[in-house]
Amino acid sequence: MADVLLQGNEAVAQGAWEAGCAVGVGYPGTPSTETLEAFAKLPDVYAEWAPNEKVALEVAAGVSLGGKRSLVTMKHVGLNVAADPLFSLANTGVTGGLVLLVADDPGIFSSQNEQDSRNYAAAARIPMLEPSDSAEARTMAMTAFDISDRFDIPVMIRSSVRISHTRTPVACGSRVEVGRKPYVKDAGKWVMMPANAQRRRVDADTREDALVAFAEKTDLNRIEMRDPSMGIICSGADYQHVREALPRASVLKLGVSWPLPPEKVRAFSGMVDALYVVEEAYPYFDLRVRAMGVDVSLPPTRPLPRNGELTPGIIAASFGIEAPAHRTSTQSIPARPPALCAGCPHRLVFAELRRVHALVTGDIGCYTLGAVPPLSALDSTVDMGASISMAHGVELAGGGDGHPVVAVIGDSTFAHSGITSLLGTVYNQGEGTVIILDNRTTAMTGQQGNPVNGITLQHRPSRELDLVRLVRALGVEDVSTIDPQNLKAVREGLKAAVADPRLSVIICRSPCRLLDRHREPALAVDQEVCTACGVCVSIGCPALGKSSDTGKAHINALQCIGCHQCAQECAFGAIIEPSTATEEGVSR
Ligand SMILES: Cc1ncc(C[n+]2csc(CCOP(=O)(O)OP(=O)(O)O)c2C)c(N)n1
Repeated sequence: MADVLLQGNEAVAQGAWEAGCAVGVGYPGTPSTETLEAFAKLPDVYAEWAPNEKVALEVAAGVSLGGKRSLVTMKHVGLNVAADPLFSLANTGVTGGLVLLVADDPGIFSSQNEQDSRNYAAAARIPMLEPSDSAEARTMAMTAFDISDRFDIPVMIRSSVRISHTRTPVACGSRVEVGRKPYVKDAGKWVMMPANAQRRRVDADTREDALVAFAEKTDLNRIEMRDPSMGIICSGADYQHVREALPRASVLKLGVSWPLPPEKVRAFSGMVDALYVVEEAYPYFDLRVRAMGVDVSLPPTRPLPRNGELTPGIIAASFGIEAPAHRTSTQSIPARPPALCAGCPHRLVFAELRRVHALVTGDIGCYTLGAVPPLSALDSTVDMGASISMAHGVELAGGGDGHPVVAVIGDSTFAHSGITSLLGTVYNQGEGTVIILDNRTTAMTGQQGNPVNGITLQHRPSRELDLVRLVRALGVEDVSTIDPQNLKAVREGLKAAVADPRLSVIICRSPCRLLDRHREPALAVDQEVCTACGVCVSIGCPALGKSSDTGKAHINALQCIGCHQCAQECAFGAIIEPSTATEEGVSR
């Protein structure tokens, strides 16, 4: 079969499919999202989005208990959410093979933090494979299922932005049909009460020994001897960067990042004059290789950075070598600060929160952009679901010093982990206002369906969550639904909610404007009427700007989608439909 260009994410999906994986389940998160989306399109598989990563891993555990192979996908922070079942599954092991794709974000391009999932593999003692391109992503997905079956353990595949999103050639194969393993009741394996868990814990030691023996032998860990004066230990995307920056260096490429092969590491160290570790962010191999009693040298010119993504240029500079020419750009690119899209239904909510000087505990989603100027309306964003629990905590600390306390959370995030936070606030008689921004999608990660809108990954029948009934059932008496594109409704709804200290929930429901990409004719500014007060510009629409000489507003007709948010903000009626504008007075 001819090679095809696949992203690393798509290649993991392809490999899982070829390995006979029957069920895929995950929660979206950059850079992992395309893995499950690609898997869902392959024939003869079932795939679903779970409300969060913990649920996803537990569903996969059930598939495994039921005797079939499953693939779970998430981003690195999702692994924190799934950590509870992860650590226990290292004890239970599997019945049907279970593979977990976790995609890291070194450099924090689209996350709330930088984490290295290899530390989870080591802490949970779950084998981890690290592909360096899409072809390896495919074969490692297949190998991961074999290891899972053979060693009775879930297996993780760690990717990172460059591997997940880079397209490289892959030779795809056909699917192997793996039959369902018959059901056998085995409480000693699957019921993790202390007596059973203690026995399985001892088995985990024996398994670790067997996995180390595997890591020593497998050609996933390979020594590439070139110039013996310099030996580099690396994995994943760093392997490609090392090959580009230091093409003559000898390399120990670790495809298995847990457990490590101490004999192979020592052998490699004996074959080279100086041994280096090249890895992104916080040391992982470095600490473990040193703990084996092997000397690790520091790069001769300067240490590698302790955070962020590596590039061939950074590696070359550390080793005192001129950076590969095509990596240095002399062109400066204009800054393009992130902003809510034109017509985004979140915008007016943040403009009004700023107006009432609220202390706003935010959450994770497109609406995190409510934190950036000119809206600057958020006080915190920590992790998914934290908005509501943190608002409760602020109240416990004495409130917002005169500022009303408001939690803001998106629909997908509310389903992910906001429900339990709200339950905690109700249970403990908390106060304040919660705004659920229901834009009918998980917009930030590329518009996945979620339980609030009832759209499923493979477009199977589902049911939309009735948010009002759910919130009432949790015990909130004051629940209202408003259209966030209507400024008056947002203003009055918020005013009433913050005036009353009792807990209230406002559901702001209006679809993300990118869902159907519908646009109305662009609006225009009547320059005769505009007073240059700047109110319209302060809502931060990318289609609106201010003239540098007159200070008056103008609209970029290419970006404006005619949502009328700015027109509602203008007290002078200067923002108008183009058809009502006079030729000379109008500036777009
Ligand atoms: C634990 C965790 N899982 C996944 C993500 C990736 N992620 C960022 S925001 C988001 C959901 C956003 O959807 P929603 O709350 O509906 O807000 P919207 O973007 O639609 O405004 C997800 C899944 C994350 N940051 N953290």
